[in-house]
Amino acid sequence: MPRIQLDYSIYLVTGRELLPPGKDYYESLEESLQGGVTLVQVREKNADTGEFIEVARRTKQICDKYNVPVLINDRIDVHLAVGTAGIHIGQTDCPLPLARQLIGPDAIIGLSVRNLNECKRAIEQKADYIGIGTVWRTESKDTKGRKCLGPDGTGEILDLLHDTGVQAVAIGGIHLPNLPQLLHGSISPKYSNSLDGIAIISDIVSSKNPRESASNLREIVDSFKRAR
Ligand code: TZP
Ligand code: MG
Repeated sequence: MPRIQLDYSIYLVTGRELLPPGKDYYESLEESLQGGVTLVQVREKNADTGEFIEVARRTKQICDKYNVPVLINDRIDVHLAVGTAGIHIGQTDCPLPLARQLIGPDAIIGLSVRNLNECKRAIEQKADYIGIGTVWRTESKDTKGRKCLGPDGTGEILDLLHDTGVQAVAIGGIHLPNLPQLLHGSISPKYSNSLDGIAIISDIVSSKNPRESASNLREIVDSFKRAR
């Protein structure tokens, strides 16, 4: 049974610790939705479970007003408690086949992949989408010692997705000035696959004007998609 199709164009990953001083998280979230965010992942690395559930619940209430689906980073229990569209997991989180058993056939599961082997496994395990990264260096995640993929490395991974139905976003260090280079430079060499969207933390969350940041990114992604 096909799962709901998500619009990955501007995929906001939350990061409350990166808000500008004095900016309220929920206000920033709502402004970013008004700017054109199409999907939200609640990512809480420091909250206890009760707080995570509360943040996810309020996030979902706000996103529901804009018909924007919500995914939960790592935590199947939080996803189940709040009734979100699905989860996003990393390579060291709950294995995807077990996550699928636990959350059922209808929920979305996204998986982070850093190289070709992880991508092959994500396809075998039937991820709904992959998050390809890290594309460029970023302060938002500790990626010490890890090679950044850049647009070329991202494109090599995209090649593997041909005819699989697995969607793809890129993540890591993506901002307005390097976005065109990423979108055009990552078109895969063999099959000409391209990204379905971009996952963003700091460009939106750390912005004093998240509406404008989201809308600027959205314009570029939309025009790239229209031309493909
Ligand atoms: N995974 C790989 S890079 C990253 C995550 C969660 C952080 C991306 O944040 P930013 O601020 O958009 O570079
Ligand atoms: Mg994780």
